[in-house]
Amino acid sequence: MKRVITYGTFDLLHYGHINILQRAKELGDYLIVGLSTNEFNVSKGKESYFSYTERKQLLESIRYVDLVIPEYHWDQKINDIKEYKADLFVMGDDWRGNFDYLKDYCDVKYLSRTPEISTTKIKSDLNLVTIK
Ligand code: C2G
Repeated sequence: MKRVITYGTFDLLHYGHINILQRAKELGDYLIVGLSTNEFNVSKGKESYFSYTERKQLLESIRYVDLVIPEYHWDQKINDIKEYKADLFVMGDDWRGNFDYLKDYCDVKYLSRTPEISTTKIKSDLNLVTIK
């Protein structure tokens, strides 16, 4: 069984998130998602609209996702890879190069991001819509 691991905030879940989760799962048999906690989001300079519990529920409802674990800080990945016996680490290519140090522990693959969609874009587009 090939085990894949990826990480993210996955706020305001959208098709860009689904695309990378689907493609990550296609590269193995079991997909683990490290989901950023609300507190970790603050250190990432992000404030998610949905809480950790709500984002976890959404992710767990996705057919490609087999396990959701909390992401508390940047440097837990090596321990996670060991603990969950991950064979492959996957991230969107906006992170290309940032996690190459993990190559000592598992394969590392950066997948192209889905263009034109992002949580930030959703938030700004909605701000332009006045609720009548
Ligand atoms: N993503 C994508 N296409 C988009 C938007 C996001 O492929 N249009 C991917 C990102 O590249 C990332 C994943 O979806 O691999 C989750 O994106 P975010 O929730 O924005 O996660 P991020 O803030 O990048 O956190 O330790 C790693 C961090 O937790 C990553």
